[in-house]
Amino acid sequence: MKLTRVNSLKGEVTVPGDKSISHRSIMLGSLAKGDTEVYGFLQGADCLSSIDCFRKMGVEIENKGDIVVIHGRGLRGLQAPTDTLDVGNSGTTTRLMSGILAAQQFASRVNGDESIQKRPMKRIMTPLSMMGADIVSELGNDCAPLIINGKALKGIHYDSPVASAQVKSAILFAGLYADGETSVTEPAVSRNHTELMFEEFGVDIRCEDKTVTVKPATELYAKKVVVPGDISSAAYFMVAGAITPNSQITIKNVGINPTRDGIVKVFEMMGADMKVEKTSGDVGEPTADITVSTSNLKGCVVGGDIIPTLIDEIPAIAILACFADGETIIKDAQELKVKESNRIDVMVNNLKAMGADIEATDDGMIIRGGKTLHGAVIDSKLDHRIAMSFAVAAMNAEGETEILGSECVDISYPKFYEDMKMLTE
Ligand code: SPQ
Repeated sequence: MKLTRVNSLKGEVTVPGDKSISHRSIMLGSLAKGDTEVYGFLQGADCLSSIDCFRKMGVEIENKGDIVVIHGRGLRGLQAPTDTLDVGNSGTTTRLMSGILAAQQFASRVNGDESIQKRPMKRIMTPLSMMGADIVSELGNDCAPLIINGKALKGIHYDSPVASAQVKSAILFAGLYADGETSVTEPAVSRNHTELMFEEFGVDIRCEDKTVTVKPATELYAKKVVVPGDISSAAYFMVAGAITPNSQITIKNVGINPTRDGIVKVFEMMGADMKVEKTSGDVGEPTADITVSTSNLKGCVVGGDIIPTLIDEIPAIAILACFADGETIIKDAQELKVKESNRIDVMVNNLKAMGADIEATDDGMIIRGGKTLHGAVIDSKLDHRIAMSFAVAAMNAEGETEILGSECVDISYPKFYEDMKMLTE
């Protein structure tokens, strides 16, 4: 994909459904009694991998486009898969599903693409093993392929060394099947979609400060799920609206759950011209229309407990920082190194190639804004968030930018380029 500067971006866009919530709807819908209807399901490759895995365990899932109907098999109704469960590129499918598989009365093998085979799985293998799970890395490198022999599990308390919703959720899913209460304490609160959806499906769960406790379940009950727009996808339009001259973009119906809205706070800190108008989302998953106009931005420090609430938006925030006056420091974000790519190195190397003043640190990056960006060849490393971030940078750079592997946006936003193009004047 080759991109050049645009003069202005104007209009409204509705981004696809939230990826995290879409995955969880498939998992809880599969384990529930009755039919779960999901509206606004994200038809991205990652969420389709979740559908595929649960179909392989005997769950009938009708994918009618915007509506997905899951004919739940009940908490103990999954069937042994006859084949490897292929998670594709999806870390969320791998880790959350492993928590479920650990407690089944059958064995399974979980594998995915090259990127998945490099992502750390010890972070879930350790707590699940403490619960009595039999989960091993086939190649002995603590990565997928994983072999999971279902076992009877016991409830534990786990002090997680990392603020990760995937670690927390894997333990909570396993906790549904344990012989007693299971609790997880995180160093900072990560996204809480699992907790909110557990409650909706009738699970006995409580959250106090940084600790979540779940009681074993006997049955889960199907629920209608309405998925809000993904704030991680909205981020690219927010950044594009702020840095492109003569622009104003409204992103409709964006999920602004407080465990996900860190980017809104960063926009405020940087002095962006932004309006957030609450709409009528669920109590737990509130929504808003977000309007961002061309802004005079100033650098800021992004670190501490806000990081888990914007972890996936950091590549987009790095682009924003290139267009701000002064220095932006992103710290406490070492988790970026173990995403679909090493997002610290990949952002820094590619932004340097475009002429940005940026340096990598151990736990983030320092960006001195104000340098004019120029076109370059960008290697996305097949990481959807890198490709979308550099598309936004390319539209504000001199000359032509080529994004290698640009089609990887299919993971979370198949129509990204079309939607962006619609806004160009
Ligand atoms: O699913 P995957 O591949 O891990 O996707 C990413 C993304 O950028 O889309 C991370 F690379 O999002 C994660 C996110 O970083 C989705 C997620 C979830 O749905 O629970 C939680 C975050 O990961 P973690 O490791 O912090 O729990």
